[in-house]
Amino acid sequence: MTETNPWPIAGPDVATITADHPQPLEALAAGDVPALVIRGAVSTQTCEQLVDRFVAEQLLYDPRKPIPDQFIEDAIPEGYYREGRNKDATFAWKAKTATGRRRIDIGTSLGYRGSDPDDFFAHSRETHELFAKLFTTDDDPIRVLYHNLQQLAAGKHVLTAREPDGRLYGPAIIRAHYGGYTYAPHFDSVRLREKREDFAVHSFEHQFAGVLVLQNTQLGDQTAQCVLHRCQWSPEVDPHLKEGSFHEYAERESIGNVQVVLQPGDLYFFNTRSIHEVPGIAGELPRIVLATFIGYSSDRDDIFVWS
Ligand SMILES: O=C(O)CCC(=O)C(=O)O
Ligand SMILES: [Fe+2]
Repeated sequence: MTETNPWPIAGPDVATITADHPQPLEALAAGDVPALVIRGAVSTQTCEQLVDRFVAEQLLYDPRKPIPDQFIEDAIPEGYYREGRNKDATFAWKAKTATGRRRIDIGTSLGYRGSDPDDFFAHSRETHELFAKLFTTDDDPIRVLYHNLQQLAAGKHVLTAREPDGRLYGPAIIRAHYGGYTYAPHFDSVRLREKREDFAVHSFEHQFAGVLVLQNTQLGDQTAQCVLHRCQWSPEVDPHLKEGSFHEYAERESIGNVQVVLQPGDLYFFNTRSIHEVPGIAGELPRIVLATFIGYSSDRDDIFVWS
């Protein structure tokens, strides 16, 4: 007898996902599915062209060449985030200088800049201008992500997050992870983790991530892939995340997980309250993704996307 998977990933395209789950985002919110995966949302050729452009525009560096100092200074440490208006990092797994594991962002991160709202919205404005120049209508991966999300939205409306006075959040962010940069088991929530009460995105009941892989890192036959644990964040789980003992806890509690294996061009959506991780692989090239967060409430017609 074959065992049926108790927590199957939905995919590989919008038509199949919506046939299996008429309200796919409700299924994510409820934790019924670990992820919605859309294969080949962008062609591998476009992915390569985009990565080449980021390097040519000096927005990312090519690790096979000498690294300009600016990138070393601008790198974001592993595990970095800030709470509320706190200017200091609340939690970072590794000090900035300790490893060659670097993350370089192109775009505006609420997690990184949100403790100074004026700076955050000014930076977001610059990001909108940069992206308008960086992408053409035909190769804009942000349009692809929003378009797919809209098709999964069962009649709700997908739009870039905004404050009531019209100030826009960053629409998405490009993140390059060098040297085996690792996301240890964690969750993301502007409500439950970062406590950003003074931002409009705080009012959504659920938070998802939408991530499009543009380039993976490879070492031998290994690539870096996200693991989603069948466990939603709770105060009980929290000490295990902070102490780095989540894997032992999951083993003890028989918490299952799935690895979401993606190729460049694949897009996935998941509920960021599920504990998740991306173990780093120190391949020659960085893993590069286009990443978003998504605010969703069952009783609201609008779906906010930000970075
Ligand atoms: O890079 C990924 O696939 C996911 C990273 C992550 O944990 C997040 O965006 O919240
Ligand atoms: Fe995350």
